[in-house]
Amino acid sequence: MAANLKTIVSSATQTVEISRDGPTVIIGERINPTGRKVVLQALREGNFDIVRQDAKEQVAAGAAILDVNAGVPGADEPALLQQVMRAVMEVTDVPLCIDTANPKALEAALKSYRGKALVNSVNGEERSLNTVLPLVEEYGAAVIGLCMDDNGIPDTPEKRLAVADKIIERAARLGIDVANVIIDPLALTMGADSKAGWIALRTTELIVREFGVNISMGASNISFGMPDRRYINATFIAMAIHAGLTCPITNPLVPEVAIAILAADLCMGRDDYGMRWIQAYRQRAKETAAQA
Ligand code: THG
Repeated sequence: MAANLKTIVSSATQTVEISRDGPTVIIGERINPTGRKVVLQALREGNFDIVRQDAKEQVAAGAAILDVNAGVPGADEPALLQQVMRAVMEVTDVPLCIDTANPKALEAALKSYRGKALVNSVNGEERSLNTVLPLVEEYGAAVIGLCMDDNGIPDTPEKRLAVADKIIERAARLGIDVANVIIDPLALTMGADSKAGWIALRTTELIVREFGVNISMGASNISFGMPDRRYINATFIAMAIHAGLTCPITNPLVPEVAIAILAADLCMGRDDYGMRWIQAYRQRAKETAAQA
């Protein structure tokens, strides 16, 4: 059983600590044009109002970090990503999770970022390890490592554990502290494979036991194509927190999900005297009263 590790990320003014001893850290997923046509269209038009609004709303709903993705097909991603990051930083001070598959966009983003960013992501492919990890080291960032490699996404928890091992080992070789490596076991959609949820949960358990690292996941992926997604997402996220998930990439504006996270933290003994649960309850009661 490995000791639980602590990952620090920061902005110029705020520090966020991710660990299994503290509350679950929500990474807000919504600033992402993939699968969100309104964001895609707005970014194409150079309109960042929706980005600013998504940033404010997600932080108000409990996001401690914001994922920022500017993957617009055909766009100049290094420039666009920086514009999106600037728009976000105009309205909030939370640390950012830089979500890009483009090494040039990543480097430009890291160069201009003030604080310790979270890089989303590296994976076990040689090309990814060789381009992303040196940037993570150079800029002193933390990184999310996806459990996939040159052979694709493994179909068993044991094989995903082996990819996590490889990413951690390669990071360590470059002098990156294992505490700065967060592993993503990969939540695939259960609409395509009904075992996808179980595989992600079991992989989480194995990786936590072996390495004690923090765990992230695009937790809403799990329910793509299913009706009533919010119930699936809420249940899955609570189960994943028990398994060891510490920093889900999800949408805190979905009340079922935000409430499930608070309840899971309470059940895990990470909410002293239930203060956060009670405070959130009072906030909801106030909002309901205001609407009446
Ligand atoms: N792992 C890591 N990073 C990731 C993912 C992951 N980044 C991207 C993605 N997966 C996580 N982000 C999202 C963003 C949005 C949605 C799901 C995951 C989503 N969007 C709604 C939909 O498609 O139906 C649209 C919501 C709307 O339009 O309001 O579900 O796995 N490391």
